[in-house]
Amino acid sequence: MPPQARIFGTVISTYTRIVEITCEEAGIAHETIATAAQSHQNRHPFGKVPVVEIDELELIESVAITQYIDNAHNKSALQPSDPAARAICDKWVAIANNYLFPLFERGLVMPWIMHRVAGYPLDPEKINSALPQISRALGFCEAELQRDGAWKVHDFSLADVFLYPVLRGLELTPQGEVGISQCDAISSWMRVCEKRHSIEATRWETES
Ligand SMILES: N[C@@H](CCC(=O)N[C@@H](CS)C(=O)NCC(=O)O)C(=O)O
Repeated sequence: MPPQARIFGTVISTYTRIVEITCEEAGIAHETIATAAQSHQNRHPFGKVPVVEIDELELIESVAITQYIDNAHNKSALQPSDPAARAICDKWVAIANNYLFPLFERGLVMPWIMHRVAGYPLDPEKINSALPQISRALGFCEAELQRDGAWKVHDFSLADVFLYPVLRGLELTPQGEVGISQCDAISSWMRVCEKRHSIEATRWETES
């Protein structure tokens, strides 16, 4: 049977994995077609990945894509039905997208990927200058998770789907690994996520 979803994205991509996890959660057969970001501005006006073909639709933007898949194919199981819980879930998806991802990606994740994959030299000054803000962001997430469970308002929600790859990407850098190891609640939540089939089935090749 041909895959129900065709995901055009880079291989080590946070957002491609977010869509892959959602497909796994919904039990949708999917394939990822390696596509360089910026190479397909005819399909994404800002050159981002992923772009997804599903149900004769072409979708962009991970929030729209994941909500569509969850609503159309998963009985909305990843979105709390209680309005207050839903607002908390949406808030953490927004925090992951608007603050954590850009901070981690620019400060550590991309410099390390470019270094490991393409041999680009690391700029220690640039990395060191990003660390205080990254550390503050991790401290905020850790304190919220310890105080009242933060995004854990639902068994496993889109907040988990977005936050896990964002934090895991950070953890795969040496400085990120140290930072996350100092956050007990985040570390335990990540290790629980890793037991879930959708997370396990979408591991990046670079994960040991
Ligand atoms: N708002 C987009 C963000 C997607 C995004 O930033 N994707 C990254 C890869 S994980 C990308 O395309 N980066 C390439 C670039 O910014 O040039 C979404 O939600 O899908």
